[in-house]
Amino acid sequence: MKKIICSALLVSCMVFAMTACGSKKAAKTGGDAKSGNITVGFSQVGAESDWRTANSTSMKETFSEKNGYTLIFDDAQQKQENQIKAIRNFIQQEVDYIVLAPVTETGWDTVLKEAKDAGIPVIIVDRMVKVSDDSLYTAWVGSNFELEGKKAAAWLKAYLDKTGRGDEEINIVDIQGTIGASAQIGRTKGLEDACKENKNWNLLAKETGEFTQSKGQEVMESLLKKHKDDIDVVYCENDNEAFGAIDAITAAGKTVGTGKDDILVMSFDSTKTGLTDVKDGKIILDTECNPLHGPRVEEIIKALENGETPEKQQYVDEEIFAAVKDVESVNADGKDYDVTVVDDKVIKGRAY
Ligand code: GYE
Repeated sequence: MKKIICSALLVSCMVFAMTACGSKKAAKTGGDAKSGNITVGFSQVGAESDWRTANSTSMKETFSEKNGYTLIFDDAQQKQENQIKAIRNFIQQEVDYIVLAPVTETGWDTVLKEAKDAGIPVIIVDRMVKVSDDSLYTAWVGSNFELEGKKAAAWLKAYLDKTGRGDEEINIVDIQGTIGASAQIGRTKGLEDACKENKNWNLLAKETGEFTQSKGQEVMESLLKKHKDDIDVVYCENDNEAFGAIDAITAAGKTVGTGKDDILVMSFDSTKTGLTDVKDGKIILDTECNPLHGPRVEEIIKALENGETPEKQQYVDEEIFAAVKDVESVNADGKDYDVTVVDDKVIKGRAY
């Protein structure tokens, strides 16, 4: 009898141990219990730029069925309300992980609290969120946007000094990104701080181009009308805005480049098309912003799956690309960064 009780106990212990050790997927009612895949709900900002397309591709390639994932991809068309809706859907579907590329920094507390209460880890990618309680998200990976802005401004200063224009009055217009997005906040700040330091730099205007080519063009058209021949530099907060601005400049009968009467076009992202414009001398400086976050987010998920604690915030290393070789390196935040002059090899090596 004793033996029977003992073995019955042993069996139930084993069953208990198996259930306890068994993956949470087996016990899950939602997610992708059938396939055993890890389900990831990704709320993407939209498809406003080449950078964004490359970012979506990176996520889709990484979180593929073949890699053991079921990805639920939601394009929010640049609207926060759509992102909030998507996150609520992901919670309802009991996904294993929520990945959020937030359109703006604020306004996330309530929905992220809902995800936390549901026990779903949230990974923030690309832009940041500003929340009252940091435990509302598990980890963030993206760029240091203010540093990008500082590098760009440091390059402009060095370039103007090098070409004998260091004391000239320099009129700058800023075509900003989506207002309230980390990429806009950081890049605008980098320029504004430099304008405060360099008394001969005049920030004539700052206006949002919403990170799109069409809005970039529209804003540049109106700025050219308003400021006539006064603009020396247009600081575009991404490549697509720069493409639009260049179209507006040429349509107005003006030229871009490094000549005396040319407008200097600066940009961010360093997409393949952006770098091609750098090589052709249309964009003078393109500060890199790396969109290939899929593998980085996967690393975070793998760490969590292994019961490890990933780093809370991870910054990506980024380069600086120029059309001219006048400035070899720039210093920002006490660190030197090399400047790469774009040639065919650089363009060929660019995957997006
Ligand atoms: O620079 C821009 C995109 O948040 C870093 O968003 C991203 C920015 C990127 O639309 O092209």
